[in-house]
Amino acid sequence: MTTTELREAILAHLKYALGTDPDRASVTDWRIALSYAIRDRIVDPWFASTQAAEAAKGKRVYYLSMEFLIGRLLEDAVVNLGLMESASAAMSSLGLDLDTVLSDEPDAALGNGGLGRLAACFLESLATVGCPAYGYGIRYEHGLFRQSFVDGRQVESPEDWLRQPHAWEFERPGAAFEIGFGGRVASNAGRTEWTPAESVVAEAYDTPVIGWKGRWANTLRLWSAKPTTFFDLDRFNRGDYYGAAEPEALARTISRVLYPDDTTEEGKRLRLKQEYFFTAASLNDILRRFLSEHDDLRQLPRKVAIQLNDTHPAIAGPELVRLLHDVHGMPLDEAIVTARGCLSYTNHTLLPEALERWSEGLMGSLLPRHLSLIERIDAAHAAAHPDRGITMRENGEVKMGELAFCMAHKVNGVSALHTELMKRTVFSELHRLHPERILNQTNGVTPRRWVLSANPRLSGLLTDAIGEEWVDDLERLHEIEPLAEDAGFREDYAAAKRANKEELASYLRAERGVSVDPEAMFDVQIKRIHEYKRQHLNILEAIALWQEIGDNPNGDWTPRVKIFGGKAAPGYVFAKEIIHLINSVAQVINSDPVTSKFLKIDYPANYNVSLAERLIPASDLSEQISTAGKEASGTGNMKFALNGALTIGTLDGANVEIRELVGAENFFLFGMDADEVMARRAIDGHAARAIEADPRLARALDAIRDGAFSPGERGRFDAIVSNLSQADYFLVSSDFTDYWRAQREVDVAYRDRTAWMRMAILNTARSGWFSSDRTIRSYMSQIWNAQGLLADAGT
Ligand code: DL6
Repeated sequence: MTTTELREAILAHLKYALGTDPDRASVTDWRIALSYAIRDRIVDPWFASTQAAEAAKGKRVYYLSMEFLIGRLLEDAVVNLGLMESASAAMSSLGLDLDTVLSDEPDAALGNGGLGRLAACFLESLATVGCPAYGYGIRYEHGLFRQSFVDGRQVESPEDWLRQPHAWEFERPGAAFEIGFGGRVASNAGRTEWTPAESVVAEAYDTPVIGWKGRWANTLRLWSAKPTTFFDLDRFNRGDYYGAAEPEALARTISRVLYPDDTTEEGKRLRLKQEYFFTAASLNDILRRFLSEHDDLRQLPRKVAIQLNDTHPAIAGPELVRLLHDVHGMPLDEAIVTARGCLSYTNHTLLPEALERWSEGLMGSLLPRHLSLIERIDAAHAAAHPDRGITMRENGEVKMGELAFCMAHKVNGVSALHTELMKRTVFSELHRLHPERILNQTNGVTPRRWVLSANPRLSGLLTDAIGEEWVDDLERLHEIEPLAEDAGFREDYAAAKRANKEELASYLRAERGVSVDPEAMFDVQIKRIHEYKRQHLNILEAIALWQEIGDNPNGDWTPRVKIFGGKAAPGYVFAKEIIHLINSVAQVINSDPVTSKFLKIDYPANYNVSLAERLIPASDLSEQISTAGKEASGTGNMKFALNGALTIGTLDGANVEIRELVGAENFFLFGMDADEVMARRAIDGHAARAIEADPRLARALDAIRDGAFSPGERGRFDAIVSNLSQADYFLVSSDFTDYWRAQREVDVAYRDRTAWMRMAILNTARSGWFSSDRTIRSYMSQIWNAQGLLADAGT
């Protein structure tokens, strides 16, 4: 598409779709007009891909996920269509700067963390390798909350990302299913019939997902909950206006927010409703598509691969059995085997509190037929494995992890270590019975978004050095390895990093009024706030460092800027305390005239994909410091390594594989490994001993306790101090001393810029294996048995 054609298309959309003219148009109008013009370019390849998939009558992949953290879509589409230059020229011919227009797009707030961002990377890679696939999820009106800080404390408010028209989606009123809840189950002429007491309509909204070079496009189909009847006219006419609107308000509640607080019974009910709502709508849609092409439902596993992204869609097992058995008359045993042939399950966490359980009371009242099917499935499994007995129900609860495991033909972990721990811990019994079922699929990230678009300076350098092929064959980055010894390349690489840091520094100055020196090391920890991720270990180290700099302000310190980003779950009180502590420490340290030239801390609020795209290319040091055995994989760790940030980290999740690939000498390792963690935790008083043995740690904790960061409110952070001095389940105190040691090695290493750049280049060169294209190809061959339909990009 030429610049002129694109310009004309933008102007036409501005006029005919938005009803405005260039003199009056706002940046948002221009952005939407550009989005429509770009979207038009996607529709043809999208149709062509759909038709090719229909003609092939092959297997389709269905990725069911509660979250798709897709972020902004315009830049992705422009990049994948190869229209960056035309778009930039067209916008400037209209008097606009493309970056300003791209940054106007709100992030689609349809996810929370790693699992959701992984789903987004997978969608893009599925399209890039030409695998016919659909993502299925919920079109949350408000998604995850918006985070702000008031006096350093997290405050949540509703995200309103749909306030402006969402330019990428197509509403499909014709693709809608009625989804029932509650009611009765009865037998009728040998068939079991479920008559729900209430129902809502799931209506589809489709977003095309275009792969690299625009060669293939798949669909992200998100369900929105609508009432079966819009409003009750009788009640309205009686003057009961609230009552009349009630059915609509209640139905819409289902697709309003991601992860509603589930500490109350009502909250739990809503969560389970959400899970069933999108799973049932998706399965109905999948069966409808299958039956439009084939007659024999026994062939389903040959044509349909359904991936359950964590346990949220685990109700898919009994729902698919219900559809096959109750609705289509397949014998129950055969229905179970057929459903299992289609389903596979990814586990993303070993944390017991995150492995879902639903009370049988709740399940029985919302999904009575499913509960009875779960009992049947459980009984059949117990009969086949008498030494194991009942596995899916315990203490009046249904264990969704066990259900997902038993109803899947493959179960995967997301890094080598995590998969081993799954076998040894949470699923050890089921693994013994089904030793062939668990396999590993180490996560990956899409290079298009996380290198090509996020870091154009580095991308340009890579393309100049080795050609553009690295973009869809990321392992080609190995070819730059020899250039780590090339002084000219190192200088260019350093200049790209420096320019990214300057850009971030200007952003922080403009948006936050924080001034940081791009010469300093940018040390970044961005992820959800959780005790196991140990942001409090990082801030403790900052306190100890500040104290030592204060003792010796004329010392030869390596200047650092520590940057945090991340949200805490609204009901997670301790995580919110950690946020408050970080902000309070930042306030004190940043205003210390003696130390602030060596140490600064910043915590921009409302961390999201777009902020990650700014921070990662500008980072020198990547903090991956979770308690070993707790982080399933991490994907941020991969993005940082690809963008040339060195990792300080534990042997946890995919850190283990990163270190193996980039080389131990290019990674700052510290802390206990997973086995040592378990052993140390069993020692009485481990935290007190660690504090006693390390005066630096004791002094940092004393400062918190004595109110150094809560003037006038001594004891403000006692919950944190006493946790770290007593139970300290996540071994923050016990790992502190070694973390401090590793950080001082980082300081020394950073001062030798030549050596540092060599290490950074080797991180980029050796991280190509972490492309989500590799991960997707591996799922295709090892789990889904699916073929790519692009001649040169298949499995
Ligand atoms: O697999 C994607 C991502 C992993 O990289 C993270 O290590 C893991 O914490 C995350 N898990 C989740 C699910 N829940 N919890 N807690 O987001 O998955």
